[in-house]
Amino acid sequence: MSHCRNQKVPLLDRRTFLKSSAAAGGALIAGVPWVPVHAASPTLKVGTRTIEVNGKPAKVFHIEGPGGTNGLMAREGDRLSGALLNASGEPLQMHWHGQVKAPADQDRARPGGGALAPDLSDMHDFELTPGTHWMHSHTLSEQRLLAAPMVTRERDAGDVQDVVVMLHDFAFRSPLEILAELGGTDAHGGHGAGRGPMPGPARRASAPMQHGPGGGHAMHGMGGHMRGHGGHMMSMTHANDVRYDAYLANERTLDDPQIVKVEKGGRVRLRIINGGTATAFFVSTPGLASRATAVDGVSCQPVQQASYPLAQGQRIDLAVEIPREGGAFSVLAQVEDATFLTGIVLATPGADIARRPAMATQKAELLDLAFEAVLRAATPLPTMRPQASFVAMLGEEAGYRWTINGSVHGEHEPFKVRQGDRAEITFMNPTSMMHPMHLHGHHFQVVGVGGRRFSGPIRDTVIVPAHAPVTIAFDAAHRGSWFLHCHHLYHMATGMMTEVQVS
Ligand SMILES: [Cu+2]
Repeated sequence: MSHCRNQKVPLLDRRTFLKSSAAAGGALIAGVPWVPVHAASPTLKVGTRTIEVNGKPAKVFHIEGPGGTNGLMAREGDRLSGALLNASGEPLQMHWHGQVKAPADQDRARPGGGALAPDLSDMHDFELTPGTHWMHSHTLSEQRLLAAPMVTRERDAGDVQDVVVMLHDFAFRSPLEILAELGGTDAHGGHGAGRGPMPGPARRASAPMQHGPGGGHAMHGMGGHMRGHGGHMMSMTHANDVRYDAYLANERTLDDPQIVKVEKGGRVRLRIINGGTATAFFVSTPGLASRATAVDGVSCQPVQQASYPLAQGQRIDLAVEIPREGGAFSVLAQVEDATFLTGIVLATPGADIARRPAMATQKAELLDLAFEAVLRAATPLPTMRPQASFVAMLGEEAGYRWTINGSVHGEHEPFKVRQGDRAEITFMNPTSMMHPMHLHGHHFQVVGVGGRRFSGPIRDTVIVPAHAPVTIAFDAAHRGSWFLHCHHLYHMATGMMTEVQVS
């Protein structure tokens, strides 16, 4: 049976529908084939809801899982088996970020994958990939919080409390307004349906400088980030080119944070997901020692640091132990190259929870490769010579056009790999910004940073800072055409996407 077909699901009560479907046991219902669903199977519904941000109502998207959960919490061995209902009112192109066991034809975010029309469902059936992963739309609607955790607890996770923290950058303006401010044009007609790119007007040079929260990107280079480029040209390295109204952790600001109950002396596994579209963070647990035990849902050798970089699309698992005397402990995320903070609070029963300012006293650095360079995979790839090696030259053109090897998506030349081959891709970045590069359908190992080879972490999204080459290696295990793109939403929307074809 093929999956991911457009299927009309009546907008009845979802449970009644599932029950009747399950009872039918794979028979035809209303003339359409149905993948059997058992009672415990997760099924997802994308809708909208209103949250409050800075005291004002904001209509955002929401992905409801079984039993009303935000997204999906599963156990190793579980499958996503059932319907994804698009009740969002807009075309939907969902991406299962980090789900390397999802076949190519079950991910709408693929070349020619199209969009799921409103009120229709896609049928899915694939084994969930253990670890901290997530789902999000692959179009501008991601900015309106069309994203949710997709966490599958590992069999060996042990006796720990899982606490999922999803970060977002939030604006009351629409993503199209933001794109226009940046001077860019959506290359994908709003929903990534595969239309060709359109050149954007070269408005960037004349755009007014932004001075709100996160704005003023031209100023960000003033902190000593000027670096030599090409021996003669100097380019200003900057971050935060979008001005946001708030930074959210589990949909709340630090003025009114989520309080998660924990036990005195308890062990907690923080599963932190950067669902921000144009913002990278540093995460930290002040007052609590933490160890990074997984990146992008894949185990690494534990590393203890005071703070950890987390780019758009990336995840980090931090192990912490709550002191026996208890207390309240913040889990913070600070915007790179800025003072904005967001986060949640872990608190034992009866603990005093002090208010924390939503601004740090000092600006964070820009993300760099220092953390990457000390990370080691728990289970690295076997060493072997690659059958295919590619260079992905990241580029920046007037009019907010972001390119790979000189092309925007739609004009791109795919990287072609045979199934089973080891492939390597070296990212070169002469642009003014860091790019978190994400490959669909595969985990990869980071094997080179700053021109130095090493056996680094296994992950699915890697930061490529300005003027620092990064090399990844992966075994092309899964047949199909897989997007390879920058996880800065507005870079992707304006062209920074290509594909890896595995045949
Ligand atoms: Cu980018």
